[in-house]
Amino acid sequence: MTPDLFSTLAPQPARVTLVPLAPGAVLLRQRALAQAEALLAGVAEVTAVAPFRWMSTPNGYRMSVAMTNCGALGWVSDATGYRYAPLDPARDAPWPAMPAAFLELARQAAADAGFPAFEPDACLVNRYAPGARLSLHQDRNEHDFSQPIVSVSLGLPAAFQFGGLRRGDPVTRYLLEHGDVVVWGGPARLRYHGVLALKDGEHAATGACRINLTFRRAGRV
Ligand code: MD6
Ligand code: FE
Repeated sequence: MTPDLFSTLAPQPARVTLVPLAPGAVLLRQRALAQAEALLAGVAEVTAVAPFRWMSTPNGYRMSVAMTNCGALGWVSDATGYRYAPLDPARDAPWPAMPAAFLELARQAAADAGFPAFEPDACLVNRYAPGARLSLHQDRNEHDFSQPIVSVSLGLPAAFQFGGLRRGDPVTRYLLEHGDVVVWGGPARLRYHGVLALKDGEHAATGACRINLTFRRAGRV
């Protein structure tokens, strides 16, 4: 095999780069690339116990993103509102534990971003099929806004909208790709954000979907 052909076919090591988004928010490109297979194996374990489902919003719409959770608390939405719950309402049982690979990556990425004491108790697992989207929102159901959020993207790329502290503030778009991690906290913790409709495609790791893991400290520290 020629050296050129070899360098084309060999798996490339992750090239982690840090893109500042705002004070308190950073995009760590490819930060989870080396762990992607282990993370997807974790998603398979979690969803074998607590399958993806489409939750309803308080005003009666079915969300286009399929969701499940792992960890002590899970984010749920229904006719009564949004909240964190220790039991999966679909099974009336605790959410599956966070796989070790999830916890380790979340802690390390938070530390890389300047949040060294992050201990997540909730991991929301989102699955986007082509067309699925998440409208502009703030993450504000958590108990303590001094804790950051760590968000991991796997599979198909998605256009992420990152705005300001008011809904009408201008937004910047970032394409989040397989292995990218966004960490935000501090003064960025309550910034509006959303995901535009996923485009059609196929990804070697996930098929025709995008998986997003968002790690939070939802309960009391
Ligand atoms: C997603 N993420 O990327 C949706 N929230 O699929 C979020 O809503 C999110 O990425 C808070 C912090 C980071 C995020
Ligand atoms: Fe969010």
